[in-house]
Amino acid sequence: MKRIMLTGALGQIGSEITIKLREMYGNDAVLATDIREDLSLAAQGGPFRALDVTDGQAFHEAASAHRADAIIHLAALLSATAEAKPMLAWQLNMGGLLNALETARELDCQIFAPSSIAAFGPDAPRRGTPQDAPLRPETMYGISKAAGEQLCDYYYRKFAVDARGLRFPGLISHAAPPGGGTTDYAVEMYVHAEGSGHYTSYIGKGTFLDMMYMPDAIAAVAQLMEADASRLKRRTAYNVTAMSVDPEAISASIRRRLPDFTLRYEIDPLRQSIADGWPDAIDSSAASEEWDFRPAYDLDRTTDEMLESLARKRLCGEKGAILL
Ligand code: AKB
Repeated sequence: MKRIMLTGALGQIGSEITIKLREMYGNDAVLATDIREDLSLAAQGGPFRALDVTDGQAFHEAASAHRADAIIHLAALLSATAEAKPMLAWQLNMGGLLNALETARELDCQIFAPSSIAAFGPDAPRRGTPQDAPLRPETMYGISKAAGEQLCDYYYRKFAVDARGLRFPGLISHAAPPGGGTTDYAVEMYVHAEGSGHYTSYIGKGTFLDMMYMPDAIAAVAQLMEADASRLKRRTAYNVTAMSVDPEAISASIRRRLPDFTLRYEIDPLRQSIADGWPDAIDSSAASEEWDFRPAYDLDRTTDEMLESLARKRLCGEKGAILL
């Protein structure tokens, strides 16, 4: 990767990875695009362009004008929003990915397309979910991710497009809020713990899901994109995870630092049913073996950094503090 174009650059992953990639490759080398236009950090630190990823011609023009050799395609609807708006989710998640892959084929770019633990369905083994477990998701988001993985494989086989990807777990971060996901409760819990000291979880006690702290997610993307292709037995959809937690586990980790923190439950049936169809804990050994994936943050280290960063931002009134 030398000249990179990102879509969804103002989202939860996009806002942090844009900054990191600009540190690594130079500000001008990283074009941030998003359907929204605002003056957040990702938009300010280097080139920014408004882009609707469902417009194939605009997609191609943006990548071509930037002379991109890599596309990081993050624009998508997440699970809960996708379940509420399934037609829009299919159009955006699949239409956007197809435009990204076509642009990569036409301009000979490498491409990163994220999948998710949502690609698995209830029939996959719940714990230690293998890399090659069956993909029979029951949500529109999961279906778009499972189909997207296959579309990426197709572009590699048919057109030799260097398409790579990860199955992300829930991502925990403090720079930009997640939106419309099922795992968002974890970020919300930290924000509320640090703010009011109370949180009401829409996901129930005992619902275990994989999670990862954002710096590990960003490092994994950069590492996979730079990995020696001859070591990769598969390119897309590597399982990656750093921890498997339920709301009680996060709450216990928070209480080490904020002993008065209280957690109660008010279950959201939609998001609970989505979570119930996902694995509890996936197996990321293929990623470790093929490109040395090693997350650095466990739950307590994540908690420590989240609470410290959120407190600092609140005390300094720093721009970019998450308000949920
Ligand atoms: C979501 O909850 O929808 C996402 C995901 C696990 O892909 N965070």
